[in-house]
Amino acid sequence: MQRSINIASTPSIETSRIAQSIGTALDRFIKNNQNQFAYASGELSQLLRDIALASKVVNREVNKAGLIDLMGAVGSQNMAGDEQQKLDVLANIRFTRALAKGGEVCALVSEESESFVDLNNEGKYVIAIDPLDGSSNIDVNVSIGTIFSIYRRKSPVSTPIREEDILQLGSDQVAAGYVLYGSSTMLVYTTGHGVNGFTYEPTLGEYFLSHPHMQMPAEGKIYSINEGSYNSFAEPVKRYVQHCKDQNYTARYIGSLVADFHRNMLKGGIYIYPATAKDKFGKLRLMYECNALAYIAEQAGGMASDGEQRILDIKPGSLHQRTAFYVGSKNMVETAIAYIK
Ligand code: FDP
Repeated sequence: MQRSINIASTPSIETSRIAQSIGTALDRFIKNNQNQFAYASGELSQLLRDIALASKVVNREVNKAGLIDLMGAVGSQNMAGDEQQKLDVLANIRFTRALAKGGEVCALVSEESESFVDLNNEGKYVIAIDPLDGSSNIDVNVSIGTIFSIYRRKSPVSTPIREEDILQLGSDQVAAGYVLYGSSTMLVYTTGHGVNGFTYEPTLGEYFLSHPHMQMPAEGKIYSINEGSYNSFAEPVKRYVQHCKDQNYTARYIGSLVADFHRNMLKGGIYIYPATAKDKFGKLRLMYECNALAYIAEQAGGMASDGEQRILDIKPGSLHQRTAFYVGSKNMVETAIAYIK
């Protein structure tokens, strides 16, 4: 006869790893928090689920990149003028397909496409996405990421998409997030009610809430900037970098925006990509790189600026507009701006 086990009365099992609670799954979390959205009809929730699903597929591909022919360049350049990597293209296909199928997004702006993609549906949302950020790190097994910004379309559904739907202020974002394909895979997002981070559990194929209510420390000791370009920084930027050295800050620069941002978010720090001689307006893209991270930074108590104004207040003039980017711990960004202004 089979005997039943009462877990509550067996402390050794109760406290063992197998009996530990696995936490809140992303799906449940989205559902539980749906009433926080201004227009709680379920579409934004579904859209976040679509992104999560596509990220799992990309995560699978990223993890086997060395095993099958997924590394290296395709032989073409994207809109940013960077050489397209096979995984860049694949990630773009995965996200575009998931969002097109979902039907909640009517238009998509991507690093990989010159103009916006009209998804020909009745979707109420517009998305700007960098499907695979930090692509120069793919071939060397270093962390990479996905960045996304979600907007509500301004023109009525069933009418042609207009410029005002696409070129929206960062402060108009209704949600934003990133996926970090790192030592573990994480999805971090905000819908304007704080920032929450979810870690992917590969054997269960689910994201679980691992970092609730993320807060960026107001002060930090890490500065992240490509100092190889030091000679082409403006004098005030050089002076701020010198200030970081004088303060004995630690320099950490992975060269994957998402990974550098995420580390600074957890530990406290500042990420800077200033204007350089090569990139006179900075290198990073306002619409699908900086806006999302600026929104997340602010929601976590941090700050993001182009050196002169709040990133979220910049009116984009074009899809692939670049900007200088200072993001991270509030006090550090304020100090950097004081040097630069
Ligand atoms: P990448 O060119 O590898 O795609 O957004 C582009 C980006 O990476 C960021 O992820 C990264 O922080 C930055 O560029 C690195 O640029 P540098 O090599 O000029 O430092």
